[in-house]
Amino acid sequence: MSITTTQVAIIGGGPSGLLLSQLLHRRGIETVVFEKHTRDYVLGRIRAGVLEHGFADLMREAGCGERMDAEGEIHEGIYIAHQGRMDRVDLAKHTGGDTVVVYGQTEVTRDLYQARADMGGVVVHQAEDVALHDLKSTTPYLTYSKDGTSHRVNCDYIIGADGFHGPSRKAIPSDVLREYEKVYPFGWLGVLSETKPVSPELIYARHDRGFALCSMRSQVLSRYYIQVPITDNVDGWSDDAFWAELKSRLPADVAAGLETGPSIEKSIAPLRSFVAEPMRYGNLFLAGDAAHIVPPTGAKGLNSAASDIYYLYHGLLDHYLKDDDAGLEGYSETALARVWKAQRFSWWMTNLLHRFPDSAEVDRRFQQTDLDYLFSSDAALASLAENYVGLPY
Ligand code: FAS
Ligand code: PHB
Repeated sequence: MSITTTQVAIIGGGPSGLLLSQLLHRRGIETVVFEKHTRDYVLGRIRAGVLEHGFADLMREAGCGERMDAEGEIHEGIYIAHQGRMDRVDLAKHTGGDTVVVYGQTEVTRDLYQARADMGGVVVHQAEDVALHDLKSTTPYLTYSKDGTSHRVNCDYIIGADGFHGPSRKAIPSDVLREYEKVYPFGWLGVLSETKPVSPELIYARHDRGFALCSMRSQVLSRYYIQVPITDNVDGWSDDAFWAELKSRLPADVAAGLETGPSIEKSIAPLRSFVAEPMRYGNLFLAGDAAHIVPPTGAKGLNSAASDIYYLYHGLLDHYLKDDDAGLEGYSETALARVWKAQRFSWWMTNLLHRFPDSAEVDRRFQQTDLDYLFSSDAALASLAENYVGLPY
């Protein structure tokens, strides 16, 4: 067995792990990232598309903002389509100028991998059987295997940035870990197509047939979603069926302008709200999807991961550069306070815009009244806007 040492061992080469590694490396703190899959496999996953302004600033601080600023789009508003019409939420107006950046998670991850390579950052791909050890001691370590060889990595801290299915959360004893979960009775069927986006800004559509979302990755790459029963299989949805259903859920004038084309990616994602507490156990810190999952209706999944990384980055900086552990000691409480607000907003947006299979007519009237009230009240619009652009870190 080979034995190596680093300061911060990070499990997971997704956006959470890569961003933390990049930020710490730039301040002289040593990390190693352990990723189960190849770089291309990670980059092949199509996920988030909207970055809160706080996340965009963190990418710039990590030295990874150049392509995002050149190719990403600043969006000052979103539309909500309902009752055959479109109402706009002016994000900038209601937040004193805050906006979001439309730039795909795939590109964020690509930029982070490139930055790691440029700095000589160590990312171990195809790391198998990663296991965590001695988390309550001052000398935690992880083990893994690669190409048939076993390895041990001694470290000060282990960061569990290994997503919902990774080993980190499961390393916390069941009598310590508390899990909160809500599974929604529907999923999102997503399509990526090399077509011009139907709208310059995102459209969240509430319709009796179900929710729909019109998003984008660029002016030549569109991302669309429709709510489907959780029992649906993506093989049961032809491209033509998808486009017809999407059009049926949009206002007629919007549907008339929809450019369709072959799907270059098509998949169904289940929707759940999930939070694991605490986000620290001894010298293990959880971050991102390893600790929490949201329904993507509020575009908070990737953005909640970013705020975890912000808190961890500053807590580790203070530990190593100032011998001050207050940030690390308070990490779980501080991160969870913001995570739960993102959970609430995502749950609220999901309940506002989706058709629930067991809903009664009165429930649908409450939903519509919620929307009517929203667009009649600057206070209500400001509340949606400040959550959508991202609450302060
Ligand atoms: P990730 O899951 O991205 O990364 C974890 C990494 O850990 C992965 O690369 C994985 O291979 C690795 N790993 C797992 N087990 C390991 C092990 N045993 N050893 C080593 N490595 C291991 N968010 C939005 O905001 N908007 C969206 O539209 C949206 N759509 C989504 C669609 C899908 C299908 C999914 C699953 C998520 C979606 N999300 C969306 C949320 C998503 O963007 C996450 O919030 C984001 O990927 C979180 O990043 P990480 O915390 O890095 O987790
Ligand atoms: C996306 O572009 O994939 C996207 C945008 C906003 C959301 C969810 C997904 O709320």
